[in-house]
This record gives sequence, structure tokens and C-alpha cells, in this order.
Amino acid sequence: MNLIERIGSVFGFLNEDDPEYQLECLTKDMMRGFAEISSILRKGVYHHADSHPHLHPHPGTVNSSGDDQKSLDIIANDLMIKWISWSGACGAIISEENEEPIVMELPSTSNGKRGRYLVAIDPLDGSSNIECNVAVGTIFAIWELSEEKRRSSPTLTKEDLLMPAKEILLAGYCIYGTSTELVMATPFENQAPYRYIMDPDTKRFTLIDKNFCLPPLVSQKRIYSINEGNHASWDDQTDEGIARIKAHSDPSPYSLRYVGSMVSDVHRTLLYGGIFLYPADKKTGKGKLRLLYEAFPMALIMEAANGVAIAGPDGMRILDIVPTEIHQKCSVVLGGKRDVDLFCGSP
Ligand code: AFP
Repeated sequence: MNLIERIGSVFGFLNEDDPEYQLECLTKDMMRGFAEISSILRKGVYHHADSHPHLHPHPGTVNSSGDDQKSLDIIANDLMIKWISWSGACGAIISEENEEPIVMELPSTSNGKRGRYLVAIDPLDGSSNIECNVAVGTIFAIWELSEEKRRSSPTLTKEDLLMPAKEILLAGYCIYGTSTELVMATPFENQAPYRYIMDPDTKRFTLIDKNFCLPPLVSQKRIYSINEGNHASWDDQTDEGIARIKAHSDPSPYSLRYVGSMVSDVHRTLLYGGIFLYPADKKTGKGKLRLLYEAFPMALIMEAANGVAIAGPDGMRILDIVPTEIHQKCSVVLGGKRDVDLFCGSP
């Protein structure tokens, strides 16, 4: 792509022959969204929207200027949709906040094709904890739409957007904690996740680790992370697996750490080791976490980091699950092999 084409691409006229550059534009624009969400979260007053209604009216109400007051989930969703659409490289978006997918209209230019990529995103995961200032995050996965889907008129169905994990091109999460960090992984073999940190002044992301993997086994901490309050709804295998973890004592027992924000719990697991679980409820047989924009991206990252990502004690790989609904739920077990093996009772 020459200079003029590159400049033109800023306004959405992306060169069809350069898919890699299109993915770069999409990801860079998403990073602008992460930076904007990070700045909004740091303004603090939003944390107190519910507990201090006099400072900030409840979501869904109208403020004195007649503007709708939006919850942080909606603000983050609007921002991410704006930035993802801005790139011109995206043909469809599945967001946790939108019941229906957002499918871009067929343009009259660009060969009559909508953008190349599908983005599935949870714009603000963990937000029910936000008032007490815990780290929350954005989780996403990106696929490439087929030529047929890019031309499909007038729109695409939900079923058209059910793409398997093995076709994910890029998965990642941005964590808004004491610092804002971005972790991204591709499914290419032997390619570890990359870890970036954002400078809050310049909003630039700097690569700090090209090999963001679980620590070496000897340094992996024994930590388990699960909502024990749901104990009564676990099936027997989960119950037994957690009992095995709790009974372990040699050389040291497991510690329990649970934030209740998946990005935080998974980020800690990647940094220190351990196991994070959100099992299925035995009555419904379903977990809480969403397959396309929570379980798939985190599973891809965990496997790229030398960890294991399964849907339950039977060992089914999360990345092998065939999606049947865009907001499908699944159970999740992520972590180091040693800890997942102990949970599963594997020798
Ligand atoms: P929210 O986005 O509604 O806060 O949900 C967060 C989440 O999807 C995930 O980030 C956590 O791991 C999980 O739910 C926590 O759920 P419990 O509160 O049921 O433990």
C-alpha cells in the first residue's frame, strides 16, 4: 500500500488486497476505544453513579440537559461500536450488550462488500463490581468473514455469524486496573500472547512482554478461583474436583482468590499460575460465561500461554465447542496443567 492509500484508509477506504493492514487498522481503532474507556473509568464519579444518585443520576434517566444517562456498560459499548465501525474493516459485531448482531450495510463503494472482519466483544466485563473499584476489562475475538458473507444482501443472520474458535484470527482482553494493560494472542502455533501497557498520559500502548506465558511450573502458585457461594449448584464432578484442590497440602495448600471479574481472575492466573473456574449450574447444565466473547478469547490466550482451557471435568476443550447461539453460555476451567489435572482427577 502506498502512502496515499494508507492516508485514505484512515477514512475507511481500505485496500482490499491488504487484509493484514485492515486487521491492523481495526485493532488500532479498538485500542483507541480501550484508551477512552480507561480514561472514563479513571474519572471515578462513574463508580458512584448508583450510590450517589445526586452526583450522577441513575442509568436510564434523563439529565438536566435532556441527555440520557447511561450506565458504564452502555457507554463502553457505544464507544467500542464507534471505534470498531470507524476502522471500516469490520462487517459485523456481536456484543454482549446487543441482543441482535450489528451487521454493516453493504456499501455502494468497496466492490459492494461489507468490512472483512467479525468482532465479538464484551465491552465491560465485570462491571457489576465496578463501584468498589476492582479491575474490569474488555474481552474480544476477531474472525474473518467469507467473501460470500461480505456480499450477502441485505444482511447476515445470527447463524451466519457462528464461527468456530479455530478460525479466530486474534483474541484479547484489555484490563482496566491499577494500570491499563492489553493482552493479545493469535492461534498460530508457538506464538505466545503479547502484553502491552498503556501510558495514561499519551494513551500509547507499549509492548512489555512478547512471551506472556504462565510462569515455569516451579514458580506457579497454587491458587484456585471460583465462586464458592454457588457450591450447592455444582455437579458431583465439580464438587469432587474442588474438594481435591482443597485437600491438597503438599508442599503447600491452595489459596483462594476470586475477584468476580473474569479479566482480573484470568490475568492473575496467567501471571501467577493456578486455576480459574466458572462451572455449569447442575439444574440448567449451563455456565454463566459467554462462549464467543468470554470463553473463546480467554481459552485461546490461556492455551497460547501454555495453559489448559476446558469446559469441565470431562476435559472437553473450550476451543472445540461448536457455537449454536451468539450469546451462548458455557462452563469454563482455565489454568496451569498441574492444577487442571488435579481438578479433573487426572493422574
Ligand atoms: P458482570 O459483567 O455482570 O459483572 O459479570 C462478570 C462475569 O461475567 C465475569 O467477569 C465473572 O467471572 C463472573 O461474571 C462473576 O460471576 P459471579 O458474580 O456469579 O461470581
